[in-house]
Amino acid sequence: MQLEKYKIQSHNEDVLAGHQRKLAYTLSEVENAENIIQKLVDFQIAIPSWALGTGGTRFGRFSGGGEPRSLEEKIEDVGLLHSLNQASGAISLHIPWDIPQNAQAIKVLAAQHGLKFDAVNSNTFQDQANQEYSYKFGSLQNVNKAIRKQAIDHNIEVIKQGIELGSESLTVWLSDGSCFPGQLNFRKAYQNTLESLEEIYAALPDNWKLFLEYKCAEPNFYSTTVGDWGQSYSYVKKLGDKAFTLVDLGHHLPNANIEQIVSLLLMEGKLGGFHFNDSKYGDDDLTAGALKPYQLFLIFNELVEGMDARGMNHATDLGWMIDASHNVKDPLEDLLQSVEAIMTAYAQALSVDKKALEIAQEENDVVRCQEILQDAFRTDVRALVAEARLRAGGALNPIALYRNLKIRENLIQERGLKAVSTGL
Ligand code: PSV
Ligand code: MN
Ligand code: MN
Repeated sequence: MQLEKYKIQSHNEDVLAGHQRKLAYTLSEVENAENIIQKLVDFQIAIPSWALGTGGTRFGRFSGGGEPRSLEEKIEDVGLLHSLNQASGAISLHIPWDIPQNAQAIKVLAAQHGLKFDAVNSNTFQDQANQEYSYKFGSLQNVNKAIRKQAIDHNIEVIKQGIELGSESLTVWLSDGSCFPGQLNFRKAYQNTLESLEEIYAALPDNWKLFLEYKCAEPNFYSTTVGDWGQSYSYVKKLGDKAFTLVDLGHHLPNANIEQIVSLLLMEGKLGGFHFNDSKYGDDDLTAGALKPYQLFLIFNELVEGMDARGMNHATDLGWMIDASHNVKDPLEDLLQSVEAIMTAYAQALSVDKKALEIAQEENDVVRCQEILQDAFRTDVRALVAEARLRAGGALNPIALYRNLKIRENLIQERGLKAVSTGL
């Protein structure tokens, strides 16, 4: 299903007057509004192929209707999102949940929807049907060399598939770790993991990046071999210039200061990218900005500050991806909300009066520092985000249009009520 341009235009005409009223006010309030709008137009956030179907928990899965049944249909869904918001111009694949049988045809289809392939993800946290060895006791860390080799080979295969699709990065997330004290020799597990990662790194093309994601717990609940930013940093530092740490917002111990982690990794030149989501308890994978929009803003504040200090291009120099899973919402609506929240936080961070903040920091004027940040956070920049969408050819109100056009109902008609997509 493809969304015709005239439908977006007619929706925009219907709601234009209201938008222009809000925009005029915001333009009068925000000093560098034009610059912010342009940066928003340039900014794209990759959609994970595994978030397009209704997610489940280990207690059950309540599938929604019209879910994509194939990689082609996943690409179509991301294409729909992108035509609505013009900010979701890339898809991140998870292999073998996604199996690109005919890479050339898949590439052509994606291009027809204006999509690129973002990081490809390997999967050594589940056993696949025709797999020789089990990952029950870990993959790259495993005490058994043959199991490590199987996991290394899988990652190299994922790189090969990614090359065919035009992807330029590999994200490695390991569930490796242990559930009980004494189960694992930490030093040996680290060493095995490092050696395995070195072999994978050696297979990376020159223009590729390797992102090493960390996670404090789950599915192992005593130790995780890449458990926090420090451990990821220690590996990527040893691997080389093409290896970076990936921050998934849901992978920290409670109350971790993620914005400070981001700032430090950026400063060290080792921040690679993001998996955006929100959480209250753990790796909840809820809609970005649904619970802690201030945290999301503070993270973007550090990103903008740190990237500008290093002369980095906001749109291209880090990998921006969503990693979420929706148990109760329509996944497409939820992804539209996530993208909107990320864009809003980015716009707010761009509107911070940086010079004033720097002066206040130099003068230890703590009250002023808070005023400056919260002033930006509490200024309503949604009209700027909508204006960026309008200028890029998207819809002023993507969710309203999605509902008015009955897109989900159409997908159900096309794919059926009981379609089941792959992924967790
Ligand atoms: C693990 O919790 C994770 O965040 C990794 O990024 C995986 O690839 C993804 O979730 C799987 O859903
Ligand atoms: Mn993740
Ligand atoms: Mn996760």
